Amino acid sequence: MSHHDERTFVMVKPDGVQRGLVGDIVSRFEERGLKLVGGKFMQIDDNLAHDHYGEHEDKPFFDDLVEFISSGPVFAMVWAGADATRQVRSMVGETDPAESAPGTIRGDFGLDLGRNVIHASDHEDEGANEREIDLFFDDEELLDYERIDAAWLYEDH
Ligand code: IDP
Ligand code: MG
Repeated sequence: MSHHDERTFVMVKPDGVQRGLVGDIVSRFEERGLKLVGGKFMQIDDNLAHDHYGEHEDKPFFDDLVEFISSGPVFAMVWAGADATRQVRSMVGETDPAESAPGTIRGDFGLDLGRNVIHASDHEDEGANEREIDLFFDDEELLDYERIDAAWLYEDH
């Protein structure tokens, strides 16, 4: 696997789906040059919600978070590209939309910490991207192909 194929897990949360932001969010990653390798429109059940947010189980907001993430459809995705995990996080913004710069997804579309539109794997948590991909996708749901513009996206292609 080349360094152009680092994979990261991204999910439009129920508020982003309800507010009609799926298309805009997908566009941003496409235009950046990242490659969509998996996508699933789904509703998260209680078990998956607990597994996905397990690292936060001791936090006071955990119950609300689990309830919210399973409260309506989400759009789960896997995006691939050079340095994908860190680049996606920079496009997402800070955890709190109120602290997120304009131009980031949370900075453009959100105001409230508990309604921050999107999830993305933490680039500071080694292996979080692959762990989260495994939680949401089977191997055969992740497609292996090249973007036709790859040679224009990477100098060393
Ligand atoms: P992240 O989504 O930017 O990685 P995390 O710290 O991993 O942020 O927290 C997971 C999610 O939990 C956040 O996206 C947000 O929805 C929620 N959250 C985090 N901190 C708080 C808080 O202090 N109050 C309420 N919800 C929070
Ligand atoms: Mg996180």
